[in-house]
Amino acid sequence: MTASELAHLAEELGLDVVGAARPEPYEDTERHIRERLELGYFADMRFTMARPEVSCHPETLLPGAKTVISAALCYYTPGPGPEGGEARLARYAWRDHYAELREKLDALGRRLGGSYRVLVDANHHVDRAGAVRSGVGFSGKNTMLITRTHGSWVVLGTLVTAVEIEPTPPLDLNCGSCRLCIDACPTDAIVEAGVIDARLCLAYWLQAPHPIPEPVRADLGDQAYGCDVCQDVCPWNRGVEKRRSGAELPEDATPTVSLVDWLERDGAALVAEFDRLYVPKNDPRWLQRNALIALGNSGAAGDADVIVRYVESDDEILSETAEWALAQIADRA
Ligand code: B12
Ligand code: SF4
Ligand code: SF4
Repeated sequence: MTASELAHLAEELGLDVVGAARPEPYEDTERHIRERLELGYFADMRFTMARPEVSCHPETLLPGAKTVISAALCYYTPGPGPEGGEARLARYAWRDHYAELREKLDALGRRLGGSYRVLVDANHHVDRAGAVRSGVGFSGKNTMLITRTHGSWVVLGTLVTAVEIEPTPPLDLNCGSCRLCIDACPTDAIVEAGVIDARLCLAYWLQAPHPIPEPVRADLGDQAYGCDVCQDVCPWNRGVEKRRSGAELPEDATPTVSLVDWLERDGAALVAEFDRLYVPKNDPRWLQRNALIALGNSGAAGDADVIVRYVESDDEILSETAEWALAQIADRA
């Protein structure tokens, strides 16, 4: 199959950018992962770092693999910011874009025929490495995969197939002298161009199964999950923001959440409703911890009642975070 036939098929299925590469090891990425594991930059995350000998070796993912297809799906739509008592979610978490991408890649696999395997945000494959190799985008200083047409507002997925497809070359693009994301990151987590220390990254802390260190809490502001700061400032995202400025917010999208609701709701129901968010062991405590911090940063005296209930919690992390939140609200009052 030629590259243009693949592009045509992908367009029919609603994929925004697509590319193809041979299933060969991502040697640089494997080296980067091993170096950063040594330096502690991945904190205690497992994901693709647990077994780089698999996640950087697409040739092991399917017997008879001939091609690794990478695809990007743009998720940018305008949406309102939080009002009183609310917090924001990162844009990729407004809806389950991974599920949508998985379905589209599955449909692509069926249309191509032969055996195939779909991987989206899976521990077995470093999605950005495949996307860089097949020219879906280039690697930015904020480590995001940046596409030419949709900036970095894309989720990425991978289809390993036994069908042979003409490879598409990597893009000859880079950030040039820009360093807006490095300067804008609230916690200086981009420790050098193209390198993140997750121990400083807000997106990491909001999904980590630990108490969030006090100095990080103020930087979280009214963010309940994920962080978009290093993408909000990126000039490569301006075009897509303009083009989609009039787009409708999908009905099932939740750009903001009610913090009181997160704190009052039954924990199991909360993680079930937000199952698109990665929450270690599906333990609602981590979402409740995030809500307490956001309320501490943005709430008013009237929010104290719901927080007091957590001060009395048997869970040490929640009760300490709740005390901290009450102190923040009292200080502001
Ligand atoms: C672990 C993980 C995280 C961790 C660590 C992120 C990281 N930078 O590695 C945390 C929790 C912090 C995280 C956060 C986010 N994530 Co995440 N995450 C992953 C996951 C599961 C694995 C990533 C991985 O393997 N990293 C390994 C390291 C080695 O990769 P890297 O940092 O990209 O390293 C490259 C650069 O350093 C580059 N490089 C090296 N030297 C230099 C020098 C220069 C000058 C440059 C420019 C580059 C460069 O080479 C390295 C690769 O060889 C993937 C899903 C998957 N299965 O792939 C999603 C994924 C990367 N995440 C994604 C998203 C959407 C996010 C968030 C935007 C979510 C949010 N809004 O909060 C943030 C963005 C933070 C950021 N700026 O990266 C998307 C990214 C889409 C895209 N356009 O790139 C992915 C691909 C999920 C998906 N399938 O769509 N994530
Ligand atoms: S996601 Fe937020 S905290 Fe993490 S590197 Fe980007 S701006 Fe910094
Ligand atoms: S903000 Fe500038 S340096 Fe950062 S990723 Fe975008 S273009 Fe590259």
